[in-house]
Amino acid sequence: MPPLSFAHRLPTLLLGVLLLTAGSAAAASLEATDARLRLLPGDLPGAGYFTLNNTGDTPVTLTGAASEAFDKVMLHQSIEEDGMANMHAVDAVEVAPESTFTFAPKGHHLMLMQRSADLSVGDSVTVELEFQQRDPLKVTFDVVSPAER
Ligand SMILES: [Cu+2]
Repeated sequence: MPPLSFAHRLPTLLLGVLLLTAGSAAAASLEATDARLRLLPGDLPGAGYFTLNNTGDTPVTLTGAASEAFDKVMLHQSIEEDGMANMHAVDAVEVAPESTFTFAPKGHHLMLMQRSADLSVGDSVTVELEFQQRDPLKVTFDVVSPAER
């Protein structure tokens, strides 16, 4: 009896649709803009900059990043110590509800190390930003020259 079996499956189908809708609504509350990767020559690490916009009503915590073009990606923060520019690793960055956080030169950045793919200025690279509260966010970074901000 096909009609009856379809009726049985209907609640499951509806639930699936509802879950999909909730998932995409959550994804839309977080976006990364102005994403660029400053490429240095040779084996030197690249630096990734972007702005995270959290338009949701709960905080999101960035806990890491990964890219197929680099074996290792870390969260870093540049600091000045005794007049010397230095940097250190950061475990996590929290973005409060309805606010933005900017990764920029002389501040927070992604340190992209051990390049595993050929890259040149003008290319784009996909980086997955990883969060404590939600699925990773895939972001396309423009590869730019180190002379660019
Ligand atoms: Cu760094």
